[in-house]
Amino acid sequence: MKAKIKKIQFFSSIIFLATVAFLLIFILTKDKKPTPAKTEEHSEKLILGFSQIGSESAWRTRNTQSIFEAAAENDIQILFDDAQQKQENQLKAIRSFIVYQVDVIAFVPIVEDGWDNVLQEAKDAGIPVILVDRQINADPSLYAGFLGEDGLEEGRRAARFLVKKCKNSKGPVNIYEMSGTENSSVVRDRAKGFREILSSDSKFKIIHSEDGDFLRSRGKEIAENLITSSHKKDGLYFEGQKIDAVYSHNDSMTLGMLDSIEAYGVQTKDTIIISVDAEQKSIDALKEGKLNCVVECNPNLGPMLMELVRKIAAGQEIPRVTYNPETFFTEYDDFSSYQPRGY
Ligand code: GYE
Repeated sequence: MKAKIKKIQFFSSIIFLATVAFLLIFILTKDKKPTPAKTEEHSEKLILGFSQIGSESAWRTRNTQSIFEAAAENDIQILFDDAQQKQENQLKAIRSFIVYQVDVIAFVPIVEDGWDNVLQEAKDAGIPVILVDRQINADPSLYAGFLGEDGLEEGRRAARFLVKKCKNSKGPVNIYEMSGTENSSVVRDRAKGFREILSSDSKFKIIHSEDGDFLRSRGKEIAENLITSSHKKDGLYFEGQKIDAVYSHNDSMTLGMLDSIEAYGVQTKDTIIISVDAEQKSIDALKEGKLNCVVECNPNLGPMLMELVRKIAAGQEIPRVTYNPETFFTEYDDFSSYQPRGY
């Protein structure tokens, strides 16, 4: 009997010790982020996983440059992916950043929807996410904040210029809109801000809105179709209606449209042309009288992004929304005061 009790005591102390040991390991390793794949020598350096949508415009190219320059200045390592204008490539890139266990993920969402799952995976992996340039429709708890332009205000600025330019006109003012990538937040906002201001005066009529996907080639094609279908040279026409004003969501499409106007020798001195981005070529076209107003969208987001990355990697809160300061340029300006645009 005594032997049996001894045996039971022996085994229960073994089990007890094993449980204690197990609990200790569990407590010591709980919440500890799996050792990142990044090698030892990178452990101090912050690693930012950045998914860019592509290189569709001078604006986009400068945006990417600004981020690389600022990362170098801040000694932050970038894992970069160019998604070639495809959302599925961005989803793949973000998942690879999660596997690599980067410190922070930042991405330019090409469209507004379809991000919840991958952002939930990043959250489950404990990796904070910053939206850059464009916004999304998703549960706000899935990302830390947004850094970029105020597209609504850009649209309002374009409209305020048109209202000023047409103050003596009884109307109607027929407007042709060239919009950018469908279902992107920037197009939604630029269109909404523009209409918001014009809605106060019924003389302004948006007779058509055409998706040019922010591409110069599309801007060229759209203008070519208008010109070849109207067979007229004294201006641009849409289905027989003379276009009084063009509202283009980015300079690339605008410059493409100017390519066709010049190629076909169409007279557009009475056509009001308003563009967004303010790359150097469009500012030059404004100075040459080919455009009337250029609303700036500032691509230089690098320095502000690295500041947010540092803050969030240190566990600090970042603002939900950080707008990049912007301005606009018009035919009424003193052009001699202009500084080079750098893109
Ligand atoms: O206006 C355009 C680019 O998202 C603000 O995307 C950006 C826009 C910019 O293709 O040139």
